[in-house]
Amino acid sequence: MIAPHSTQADMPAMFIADLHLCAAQTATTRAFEAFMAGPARNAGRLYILGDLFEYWAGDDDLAEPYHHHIAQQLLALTRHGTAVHFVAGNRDFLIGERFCAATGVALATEPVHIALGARTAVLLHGDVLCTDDHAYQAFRNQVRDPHWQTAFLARPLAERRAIIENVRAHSEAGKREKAADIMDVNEAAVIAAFRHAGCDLMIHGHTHRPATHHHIADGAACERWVLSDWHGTAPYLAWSEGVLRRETLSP
Ligand code: LP5
Ligand code: MN
Repeated sequence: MIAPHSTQADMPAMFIADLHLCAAQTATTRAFEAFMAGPARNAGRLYILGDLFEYWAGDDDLAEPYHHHIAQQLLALTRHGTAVHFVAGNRDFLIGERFCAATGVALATEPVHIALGARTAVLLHGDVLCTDDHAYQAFRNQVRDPHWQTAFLARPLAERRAIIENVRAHSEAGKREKAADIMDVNEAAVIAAFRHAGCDLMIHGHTHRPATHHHIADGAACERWVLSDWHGTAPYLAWSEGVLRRETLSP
């Protein structure tokens, strides 16, 4: 059982991102299962900050056995009593209401503001901060458009999967050509995000460059915690009793 807490703000929280779950990644899948059955049960709330899946072609893909298995793991966790919140990544922004109904997970639209004790944290996937990657931002604007998504989701699942495989090949080839620094966050975008959020703590993933950064935004000292991607272990960020710490579960 999860220990009772006087307020939601005091409830222990955990943060994960960039698991890139798929059937081929068996060690990462085992790490996810162990995390769901272990540490995640001790968090009152779990925030998944995008790219849970290698990619998500639409909620009709829930019937696929691997996706069904992952959904069952999430359902077991939410039934246990952990509140699970999902912020979309650039690979799984097509997760929708059917996925939520099947898992008990709540969809949250970034930027998400949460209370951690007396502090406020802003949560993002992180791709929106990579403003120097102009080709990616143009792609993002197109595929995040609701009309575009409605038209895309109207295509047969097999056709969507084939299109996504094509985009993935373009993306992987493009990343080999791009300078490493344009695939990291832009400092001015980070400062603007702090200003917009009105808080001094940010948590995000996407860049696969886990680190804790210190910024000055409008004269105020701010912290930015970048989550790790997963490769056969379960790295996560845990908050309880006023302290944020990095942990890794190695099954
Ligand atoms: O994910 P990551 O970290 O490896 O790379 C991202 C950016 N790439 C992407 C693409 C995704 O990885 C794969 C697609 C996910 C499926 C989404 C669901 C439905 C979408 C359907 C689309 C039609 O997000 C990468 C960034 C990198 O992060 C670092 O920030 O650089 O961005 C790109 O590589 C995008 C390219 O720069 C521009 C996109 C070109 C698309 C060309 C499509 C041509 C084929 C179309 C066929 C119909
Ligand atoms: Mn990402």
